[in-house]
Amino acid sequence: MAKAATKSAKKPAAKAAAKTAAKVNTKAAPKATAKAAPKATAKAAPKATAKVASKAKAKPARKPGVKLSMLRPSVNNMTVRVFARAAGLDHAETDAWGHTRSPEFLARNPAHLTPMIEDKGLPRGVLWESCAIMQYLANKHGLDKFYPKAPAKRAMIDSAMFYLVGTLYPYVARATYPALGFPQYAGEVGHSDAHPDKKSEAQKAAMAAIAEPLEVFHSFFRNGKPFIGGNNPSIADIRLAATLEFLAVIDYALPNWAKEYMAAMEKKLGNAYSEPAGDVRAYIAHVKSQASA
Ligand SMILES: N[C@@H](CCC(=O)N[C@@H](CS)C(=O)NCC(=O)O)C(=O)O
Repeated sequence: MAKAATKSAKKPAAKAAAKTAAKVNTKAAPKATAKAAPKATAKAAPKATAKVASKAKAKPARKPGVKLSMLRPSVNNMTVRVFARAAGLDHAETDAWGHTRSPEFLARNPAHLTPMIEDKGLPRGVLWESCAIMQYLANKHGLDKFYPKAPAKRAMIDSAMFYLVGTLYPYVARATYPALGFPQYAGEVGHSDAHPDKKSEAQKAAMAAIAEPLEVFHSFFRNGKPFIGGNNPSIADIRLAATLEFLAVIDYALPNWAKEYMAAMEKKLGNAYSEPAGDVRAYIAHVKSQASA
């Protein structure tokens, strides 16, 4: 299982979500961190302890294989966090909340986006875009179980992920970001000075549009199999299940197959799924409690 270490950022973001995020950073996130950290350490530690018991003090600190900058409430980030754990990759997480637009971060990543990994051998030292990160790490470590090598099978995984990022996710973002307190994309009604009724109309339209691509994942990509990847979750499944987590913030009525699918993903991946999902769920619970207060 994953050997994840987590560093936390302290400064809250200076955007629309700053207030809620800051609260999550101080309330919800530490809870999840507290839960996640001992588990990750507990699994990694015994091996290390057995091997180096007598020389423990002399050994220099282990360098993580991959550094992952992430934001806890984000499902884009949850995707890579789940994958890294499920694949048992040696990685260290840094909470980038409030830092993505700092000069240091922008110098490395002008797109200011997380998840972002730093890994030796990358031409520019860093890589962002959740699907590209999973593809790269799966290629690098030969993780065919998550990302099959056979061109035709791989093409289906790629198609599902591109369809998600290009079609489903924009609807999910328009439907959920207003409730999540996340900034809207430029050019969207939600980003404009339009009357709140217009914004609410646009949000509802996006919500209604989710059903069609969602059904495509079920009928076309899963095609009667438990997962898009067949009997085991692929990187496209991790991307899809994480995305659907956000829909809880608007109490979206998921079809039964989707509920069963998400439960099957969590059962199959265990803590690798539950820990990062816990951060997203804690944020959603926080946002909902604020809305009803
Ligand atoms: N398509 C990208 C989306 C990444 C993205 O939107 N990241 C957001 C968090 S959900 C972010 O890091 N925003 C920080 C910022 O723009 O400063 C992916 O799948 O990784």
